[in-house]
Amino acid sequence: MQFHDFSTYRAFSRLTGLAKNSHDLTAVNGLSPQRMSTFKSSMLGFDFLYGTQRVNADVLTALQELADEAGLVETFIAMKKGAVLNRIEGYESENRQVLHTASRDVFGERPCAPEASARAKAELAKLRVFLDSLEDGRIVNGQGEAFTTMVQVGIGGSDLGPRALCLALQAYRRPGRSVRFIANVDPDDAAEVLRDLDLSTTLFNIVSKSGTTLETRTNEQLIRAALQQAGLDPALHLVAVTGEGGPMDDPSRYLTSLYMYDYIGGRYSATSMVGAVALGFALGYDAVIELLQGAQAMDQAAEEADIRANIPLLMALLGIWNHNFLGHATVAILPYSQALSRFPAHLQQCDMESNGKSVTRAGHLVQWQTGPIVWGEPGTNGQHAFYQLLHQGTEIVPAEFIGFRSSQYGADVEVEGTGSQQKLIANMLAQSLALALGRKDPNPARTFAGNRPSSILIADRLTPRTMGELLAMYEHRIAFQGFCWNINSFDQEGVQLGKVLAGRLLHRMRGDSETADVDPIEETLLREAGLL
Ligand code: G6Q
Repeated sequence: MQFHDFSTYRAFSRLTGLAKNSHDLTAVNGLSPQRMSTFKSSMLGFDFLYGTQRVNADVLTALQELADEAGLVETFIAMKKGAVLNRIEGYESENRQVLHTASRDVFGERPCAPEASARAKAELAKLRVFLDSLEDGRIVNGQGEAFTTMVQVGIGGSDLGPRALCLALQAYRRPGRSVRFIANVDPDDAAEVLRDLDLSTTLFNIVSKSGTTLETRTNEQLIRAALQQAGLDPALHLVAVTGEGGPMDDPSRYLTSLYMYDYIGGRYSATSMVGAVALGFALGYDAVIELLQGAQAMDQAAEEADIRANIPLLMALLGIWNHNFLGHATVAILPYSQALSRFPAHLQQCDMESNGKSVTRAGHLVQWQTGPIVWGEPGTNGQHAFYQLLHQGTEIVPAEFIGFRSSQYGADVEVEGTGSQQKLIANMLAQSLALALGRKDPNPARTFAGNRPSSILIADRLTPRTMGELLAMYEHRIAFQGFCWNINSFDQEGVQLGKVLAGRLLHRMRGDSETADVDPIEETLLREAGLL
């Protein structure tokens, strides 16, 4: 596979030219009914409406050319087959395959990466036995009672995706089962979760791919101590999800151990055992399978080369248009679904840790913008908070709305002739129109400039299957962008330096490095902060 620099593509020059006179949504017919119907793509359970993006037919043609020239779909297919894409040419790097898609390529006869899929199947089989044993009483606590709560302990990729999924799908929770999370090394995080728990009926799912993460190791110790203090045997209450053969792979210390593999990056691991255990505990094994089926269907559908028929690819390219050619620095993910309240946080990690890079896959400094700042909160709550800036601020923020035609619980109330779900979704559509069209007013403070880009992703209902589709859709959007920018979206070197410095400060705080190599700046910082 040959990778080229983003700025060398013919389509790059074409798009640079087109951006000088880009589509104005506030012009006469800038947002026509015909445009609204034409600029729509459908894929699996989702419709994607992008008439409110600042694109026209020429821009879409150039974006298609960009996708073709950069070989985005070819690279995606190679990724699924196990190409070693997590590397920087000529430098030390993780040098790994990128096979999160294998964690759900477990249904067909001919998986793309057979070995990785066989491992995923084996772990799913172990999970099923574990969940069945909790169900039929083969696994119970010391008093013979069933476990009712699971606390997942992990951070970063071992927290955000699983937490977002569990919250998104808690409407389908089995009666009497609940899941909580502890991530931060802040002792108050654990204290708050533990204070109301009946430890005797609680399982702790310790999730760490490396088995070495400071926060998770510390919280595991805290939990072991709490269990011992309550007279409970930690080995009967702790489950491990970790790398096989790693420092946490010690079956004698855990009720059961499940594995994940180094070719699945933390932020892409929600469909591996990292997310499946808590989800399976809360919802049951069948729901895990439905989620995986949804993700796998999206993995397959995302091989489509026509950008109008491939939503993740189209989203990636529209994002590039907004970021690189129209110059918008951030993107807001705005789900009109309370269940998706942590999904923007998950995407923030997935996107910013993947595409927040400054060197190409050849180790050269990039000469173009890479990943945008990603943020977001659920609507309508956001409307009463930061939407003021979206409508009238000086920073233009492309918005990605996500919504569902029906609610999860189906419980609704009619007030003034409409239900709450209708109100919710009407608000989402209204925001998209308001951003695009704006409003003229003699009062400048009441003027809305409009011409602010957004798109709408809508499905019937948020179910395990649609959640799987949505998760994979965004994973692929992020990967397609990284391929286009010619960066390695699968390493995270940028998180290392802070960890090293924190380690040095902790040494000093422990008082065990009163030696010559104490850095005067670190020393002063600790003193000035009142910590020495
Ligand atoms: C994600 C990152 C990072 C990782 C955490 C937890 O892609 O690699 O967020 O998930 O640092 O790592 P462990 O699972 O190894 O504890």
